[in-house]
Amino acid sequence: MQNSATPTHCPYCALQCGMNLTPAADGTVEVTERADFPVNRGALCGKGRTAPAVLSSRLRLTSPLVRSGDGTLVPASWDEALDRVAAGLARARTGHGPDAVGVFGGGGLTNEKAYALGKFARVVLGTSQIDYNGRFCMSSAAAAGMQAFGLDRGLPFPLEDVPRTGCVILVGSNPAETMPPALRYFTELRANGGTLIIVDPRRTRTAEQADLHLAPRPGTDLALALGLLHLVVAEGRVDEEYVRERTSGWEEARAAAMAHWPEYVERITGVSVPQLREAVRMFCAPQAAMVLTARGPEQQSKGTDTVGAWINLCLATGRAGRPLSGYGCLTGQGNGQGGREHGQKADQLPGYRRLTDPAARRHVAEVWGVDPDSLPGPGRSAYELLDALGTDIRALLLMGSNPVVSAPRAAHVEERIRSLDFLAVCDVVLSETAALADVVLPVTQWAEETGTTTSLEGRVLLRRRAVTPPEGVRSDLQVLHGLAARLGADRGLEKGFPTDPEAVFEELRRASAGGLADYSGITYRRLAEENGVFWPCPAPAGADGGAPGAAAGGEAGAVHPGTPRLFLDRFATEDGRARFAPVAHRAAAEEPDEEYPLLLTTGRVVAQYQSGAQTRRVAELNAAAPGPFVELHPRLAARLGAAEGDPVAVVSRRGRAVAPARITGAIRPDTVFMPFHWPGEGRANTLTNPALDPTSRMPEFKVCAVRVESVEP
Ligand SMILES: Nc1nc2c(c(=O)[nH]1)N[C@H]1C(S)=C(S)[C@@H](COP(=O)(O)OP(=O)(O)OC[C@H]3O[C@@H](n4cnc5c(=O)[nH]c(N)nc54)[C@H](O)[C@@H]3O)O[C@H]1N2
Ligand SMILES: Nc1nc2c(c(=O)[nH]1)N[C@H]1C(S)=C(S)[C@@H](COP(=O)(O)OP(=O)(O)OC[C@H]3O[C@@H](n4cnc5c(=O)[nH]c(N)nc54)[C@H](O)[C@@H]3O)O[C@H]1N2
Ligand code: SF4
Ligand SMILES: [Mo]
Repeated sequence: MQNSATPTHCPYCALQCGMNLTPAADGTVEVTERADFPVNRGALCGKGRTAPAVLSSRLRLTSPLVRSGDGTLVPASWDEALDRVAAGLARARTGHGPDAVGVFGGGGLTNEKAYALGKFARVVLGTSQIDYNGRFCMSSAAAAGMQAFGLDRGLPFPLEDVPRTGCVILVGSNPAETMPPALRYFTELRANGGTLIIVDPRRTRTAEQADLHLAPRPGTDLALALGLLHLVVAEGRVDEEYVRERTSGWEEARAAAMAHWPEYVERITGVSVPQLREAVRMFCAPQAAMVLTARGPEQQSKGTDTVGAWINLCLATGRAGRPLSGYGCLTGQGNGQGGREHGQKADQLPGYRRLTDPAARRHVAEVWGVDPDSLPGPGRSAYELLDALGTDIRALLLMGSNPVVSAPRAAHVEERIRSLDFLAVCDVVLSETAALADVVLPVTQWAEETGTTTSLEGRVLLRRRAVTPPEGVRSDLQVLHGLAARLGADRGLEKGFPTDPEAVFEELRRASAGGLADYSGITYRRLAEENGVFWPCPAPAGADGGAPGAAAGGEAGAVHPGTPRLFLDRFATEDGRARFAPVAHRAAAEEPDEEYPLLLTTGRVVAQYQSGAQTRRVAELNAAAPGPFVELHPRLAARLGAAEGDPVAVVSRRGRAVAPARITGAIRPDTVFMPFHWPGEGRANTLTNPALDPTSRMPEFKVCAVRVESVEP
């Protein structure tokens, strides 16, 4: 491969920072600043800067592994490994029916991989049992966005709008740790005279930057948002004209909010009435304002209603679908947005189509060259799928996730995974989940292959191949092709699984044409030339890949510019109006009691990424964040007699985890916090509650009842 710099994007989070990569003669890869990508303007966090370390073959799987007679994983040829996977999946299917085969994907996979995986499940395996880790991520915001606006795109505007608005309420988001280069959008907002309100039970490094920090009890954001809406009404701050012209359902939402008196909300949330009033004043004072949510309010068993309540606040005050105003969700994984649009979600087909919609089934079946009736219906959500392993689901193909560390009630999930008849894992490293597999397939990753991702802004990006992969690995697309050849050659199915990412993207364009997430006007060439294109971007009418009448907004044949800003004229609902959500406060699935008197919440630290499968292998990151910890308030620590660094045990109804105490006044005395990046004794997810949101099926990662005990060091 050439020795010049290749412009590409980071493998990790949804900011998808631009970077240049240059392979050096000694086999290492140098990261240099890529100033032409506007989102990060060259800035990278430590994870992005050190990402090439994980390209090194020393840390990598470079040969397929198969479970041998004595139970160990031993190297095998690609042919043998793929034969074994095909046989393992086929055996479950023959013995127990197509739904006995499960597929689990990831929001880090490129659009091409996510698309091919969804197609593989439905066309080759004929199973309905596919879902992915994005269900654990922003599914509640997605559900609420669909209900309110008729469309779910993380941010309906580019990040560059943030510093130009008047006020931002950032709810349960900690970009200082989770998207450091994005922090500047909020500091610039304040430098421009705008105000920043942070809602987080912890005084995080992000909260330290705020004009106002509200620290609610975990799991009470729904009540908080209702209390703010109550004050908006009581203080006469409703934008009546906007509500009349651009929304529906206000009367019911208003009545619900009026039942949430500020004093009542103060009792539930612990946020004082004067603070509530101050927040309303700050939010309503300027011309334009935004509410942005992340995992704090979303990863709750009422996350959909909670986000709905924050959207209600935007709608009542006329702050959605107007310049520099709106509600947005900060998606998480590198392709958290695109990963949910193209068919690895249990209920979706490419282009954000619904699997239950007959017209959608017809369209996609035609692109795939199959009978619409052959497509299975919706399957189980991620946790429910993992919970069914070893019972209804006998074999699993896993690509791009490490649920042994990252799934809720992880000890149970691990036990379910161990009870499978057959597990195949595609990964770049031997993750904790891959270590349990019958066959491990070593795959290429970001800088070794070309593909597209869709960032938190809805900007579709081209991630270019910059280095040669190590000997012995194949791409996920090659794996799917090889399995299709083994399981569907009699039906000629392998032809539907090209290994060239651009060929997959060309098909994805056609499959998405006319859908909500329409990519049909996007090509690799445009992505390279334009530094990304915001969807929807329909193809010109009559063009290859276009749907009839797809050139909405442009004259026939004109190239669609893409859509950086949504909803300015109308929302994507049938009548063009945004819908208020009729929501009321409800408690978390588990509230403290005598046995479990405290609340546990979980999240992230800057130097580790997710299950840590990749970042725990990078020396510099490990030195910065070597292991798990339990954040607790000095009063709680004193009661336990625990000093800084002493091991403490956190116990929930699901299990017990032990990690060193980190004592800080930055957390509420009734709450403890653990990051979830580590396996073993300090695994936070041993404790978490898999209670699901009824609509999004999101588990309640952000709140469960625990007690904390001191442990003999
Ligand atoms: N360093 C790093 N960066 C990452 C990732 C990573 O693993 N590591 N992962 C990426 C991914 S996939 C995601 S989804 C994003 C997540 O990005 P964020 O949502 O910013 O991350 P979290 O730390 O999960 O949660 C954010 C905050 O929610 C707060 N919180 C906890 N409970 C509640 C609650 O009940 N209400 C409210 N309002 N807040 C609460 C926590 O204290 C925490 O500070 O980060 C992305 N970036
Ligand atoms: N307690 C608690 N738990 C949580 C959360 C929380 O806030 N609290 N957050 C949840 C959220 S938001 C998320 S997104 C999940 C994430 O949790 P996971 O789904 O476990 O995410 P990762 O650790 O990123 O796992 C990705 C795996 O895919 C591998 N990989 C990387 N690139 C590729 C590729 O191109 N192909 C293949 N085949 N594999 C690849 C990596 O090596 C890694 O093993 O965790 C969830 N779990
Ligand atoms: S902020 Fe996210 S995309 Fe940017 S360098 Fe860090 S991990 Fe990569
Ligand atoms: Mo996520």
